[in-house]
Amino acid sequence: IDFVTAGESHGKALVTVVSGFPSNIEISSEYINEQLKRRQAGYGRGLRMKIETDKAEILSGIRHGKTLGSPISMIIWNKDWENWTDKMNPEPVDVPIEKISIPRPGHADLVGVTKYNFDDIRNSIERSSARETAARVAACSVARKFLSEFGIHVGSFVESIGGIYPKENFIDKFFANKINSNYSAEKLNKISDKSPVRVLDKEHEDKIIRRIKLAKKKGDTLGGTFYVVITGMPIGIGSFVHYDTRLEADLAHSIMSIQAVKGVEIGRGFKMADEYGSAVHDEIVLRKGKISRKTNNAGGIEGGISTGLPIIIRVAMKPIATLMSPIGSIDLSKMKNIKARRERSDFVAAPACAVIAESMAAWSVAKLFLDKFGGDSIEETRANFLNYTGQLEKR
Ligand code: EPS
Repeated sequence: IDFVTAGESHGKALVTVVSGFPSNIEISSEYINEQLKRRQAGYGRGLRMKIETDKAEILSGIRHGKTLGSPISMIIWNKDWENWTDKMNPEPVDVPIEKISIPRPGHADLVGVTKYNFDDIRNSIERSSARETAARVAACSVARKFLSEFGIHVGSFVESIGGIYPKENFIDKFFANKINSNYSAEKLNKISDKSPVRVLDKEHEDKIIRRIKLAKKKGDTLGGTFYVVITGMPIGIGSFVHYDTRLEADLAHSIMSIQAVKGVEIGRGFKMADEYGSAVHDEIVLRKGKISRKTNNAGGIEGGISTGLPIIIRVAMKPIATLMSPIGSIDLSKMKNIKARRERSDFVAAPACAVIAESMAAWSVAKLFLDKFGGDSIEETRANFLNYTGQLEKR
């Protein structure tokens, strides 16, 4: 499977082309738009999210609510485009357009203009913007829906914003064995989606909102950490035979590719490095005659292959780079020290980033799942899948 996105933040639209999925997957624009809506939410977003109501218009590859096996193309119109028709017109315009010459530290402004030899930072801002992730979420909705047909669900919750962590370490619940088999990540989203900052407890939410309000007042921004959890995984997705078939590697690549993500950790990750091996490896036990584990510190992956336990990914997002009380930069046109430029942006986007990371994680899993089971139609994929799970039952 493959997808490509195109579109500038204040251009006419974002588009995506998704290919390689089997036919007969039931999917509607309503399903895709629900995911787009989740991406737009979150306390601390900027004014842009009040302008946009992201909706994917399906152009091809789906007929009467089912995939055709052909490339699926979608378009998300930017409502804000009408305010940018001159500034972002693909054709030359005869009105003066102000050039941007002061880069924001932390954004792609400086590296972008340098690498692409631009004399206007606008050229770099537009495509590096996380607005592009709307198209990704639309594309990955196909992967998400496909996986749900096999009982695989992807959810997330925010762990911290601006260093405010919860009292209770919620992820311990996922490492605890009792929820390993039946807990669905769908349930997780039912809780986190209700919170404007996608956390799991009200007291924590209040503290975070207070911190965001303070940051806003100061003209500052915040980052955060969040978890992505994938449940219903069969054993055997991904492989150790090649570096690029390892599930962990694919997930890390997918999630690291999201704007402002600076860290990805699988299972106990960094903590495991501090412990004795005996304290962190997941003991293999027999439970009612079935092979099971005592813990899930590995985060559902061993040897680059899914173990069948929930996949647990922790992600760190740096604070948004655009500051209303800017820090130091230079004016490239005058080569003089100056404060960085302001640009309308978000104050916090970790809750939205978690939804994007869910989407990208779904993509990685769907890719390796289809590498294993193949099929031109979902019926064929399902038959292959059931043949495999039947083989596992006989072991
Ligand atoms: C947006 C992500 C952010 C927003 C953007 C919409 O982009 P960036 O990564 O460039 O900060 O701030 O909104 C605008 C560009 C705007 O004009 O307000 C998104 O996720 O849709």
